[in-house]
Amino acid sequence: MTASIPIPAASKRALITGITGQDGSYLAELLLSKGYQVHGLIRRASTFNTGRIDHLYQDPHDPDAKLFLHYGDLTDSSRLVTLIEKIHPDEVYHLAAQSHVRVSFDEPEFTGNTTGVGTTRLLEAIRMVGVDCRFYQASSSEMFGATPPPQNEDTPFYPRSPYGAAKVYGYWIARNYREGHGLYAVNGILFNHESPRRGETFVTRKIARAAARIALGLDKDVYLGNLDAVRDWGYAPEYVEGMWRMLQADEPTDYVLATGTAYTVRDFAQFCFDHVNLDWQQYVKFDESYLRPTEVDALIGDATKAESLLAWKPRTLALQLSHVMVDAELNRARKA
Ligand code: NAP
Ligand code: F7E
Repeated sequence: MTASIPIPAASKRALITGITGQDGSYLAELLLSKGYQVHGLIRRASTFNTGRIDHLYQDPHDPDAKLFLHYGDLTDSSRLVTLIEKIHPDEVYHLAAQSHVRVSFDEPEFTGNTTGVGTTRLLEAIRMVGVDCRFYQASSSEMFGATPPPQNEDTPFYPRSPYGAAKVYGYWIARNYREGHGLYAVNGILFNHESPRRGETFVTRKIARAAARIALGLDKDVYLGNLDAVRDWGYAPEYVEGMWRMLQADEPTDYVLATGTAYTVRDFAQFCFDHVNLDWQQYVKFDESYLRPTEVDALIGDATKAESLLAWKPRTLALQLSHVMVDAELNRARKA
């Protein structure tokens, strides 16, 4: 932690909330490679939660250090004010959230408090301190929910979970600070994006891990819920590049990032098990506890606006992604 260490001057300073998560870790890598001084908000936990960014660690006493971590939480407004005052960021990437849709049905109030109102706390900290920065809000395709695909920036929202509802609130509060307070705030409406750093309870990682471990004789089967859900799966490192581009544009606006391709959970399972020469149908079992009270049946994004205004284009599609993820799991399991 860097609480008492003065922050050196730098060409550009970024604050990433959610730096310990999948996207935060890739974004930190990207911004460090571009010469930014990167500040990350991390939660105090009884066990270490920095596994995804340990390879980036730098001694904060080193005069050349570029990465600084600060304890804080989205539920603690005074801490957010103190940190914005101390860091004076040029760019804020707000990625922290309770991001699991199924869990949001179990913890709707907590999800609203962090994923929704947490965004207001951070925006209010920026406004109160009066820092002139650019703000990225991690909006989600889950906001479209029941509205049928293809979905773009003009598609009406119809959230189907407490998580989706909290993200709709976050979307509108970010727009409100843009329109009401003149803040450069953008919503990146990102469709599902995955990687070997995805949390283990999201479906792609769960399947990739199971396929690898079953192939190595370490597990026997895997239990899943709805195999019919259609998702537009992209590759996380490419999506964080899109986030950065959004904050470099002349004017703030909202963008969808997606591949425009659609696969079912069943397809993804087949891709993963095929890659290790196994028949998925022999190993995938059903467990109704993974069903959700309301499901989002189909998300397929149209990223034409990002392609034309930001020159952003996805390169990795679901089949290749499944191979990257299964290979990473094989390596992990062999090392362990
Ligand atoms: P993730 O891996 O679940 O990471 C979430 C991050 O938020 C973690 O660093 C977590 O810290 C932090 N966090 C959670 N509650 C917090 C709190 N109360 N105070 C401070 N930090 C807190 O999520 P991700 O996949 O990287 O996604 C990044 C953002 O994009 C999220 O807002 C997510 O909702 C949104 N999004 C994701 C996708 C996707 O497909 N990945 C698509 C659209 C939008 P700990 O490590 O301590 O838990
Ligand atoms: O589920 C089905 C499940 O949890 C995908 C988050 O990053 O993307 C993510 O939300 C689908 C759903 O992701 C299991 O019912 C079947 O239809 O991997 P997931 P998600 O709910 O799409 C959006 C864009 C975000 O913003 C979120 O933060 O897979 N499914 N069986 C299962 N899902 C899980 N988790 N586990 C299962 O066993």
